[in-house]
Amino acid sequence: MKRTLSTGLLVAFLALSFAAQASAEKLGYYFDFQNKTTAPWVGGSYIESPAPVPPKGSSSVLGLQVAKDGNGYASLTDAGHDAVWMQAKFVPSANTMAIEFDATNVTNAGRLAPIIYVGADAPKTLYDFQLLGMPLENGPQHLQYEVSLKGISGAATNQFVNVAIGFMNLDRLTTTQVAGLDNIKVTIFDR
Ligand SMILES: [Ca+2]
Repeated sequence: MKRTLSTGLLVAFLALSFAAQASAEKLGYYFDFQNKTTAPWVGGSYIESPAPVPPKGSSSVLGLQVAKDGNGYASLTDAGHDAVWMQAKFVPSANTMAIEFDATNVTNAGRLAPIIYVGADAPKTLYDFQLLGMPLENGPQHLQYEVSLKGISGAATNQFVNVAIGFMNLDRLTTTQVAGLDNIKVTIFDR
């Protein structure tokens, strides 16, 4: 009788731990840019007024490139913007978000510094962002960022949370600077 009871308790405990695991299940999104698209990410940019020189080229700052070794990655081109970025929307299905990505200097991007934004609305200016990494002249970087979604208005009503990753043009250079972003991992989980 005693043995039966303890076995029953063990089964109940196992069921409980499985339930706890299920509720804490992570929801992950991974973007390696090997499938010839930057979707669902779209480009964004900001110019402080007055700009020293109007940015050259098109307003499309986001592109897709393939390196000689076949690696696809997202590229951001800054030719006089104060900030360029890529943004996407995610459903805030849990209370915490973690973001990881790789950032590299592709062409003349040594004075671009990685920035990040997570918020209910899409970012509008450079000042919505926070600086996350070193200028790219310091070499390739793997960057990580974690944020609670509890304090983000809009997240509670289960709208979308906007994530934006990009670069600040530290010296307001108007030369064409190209930076690469790859292996973006967005994980949403309960803490
Ligand atoms: Ca890739």
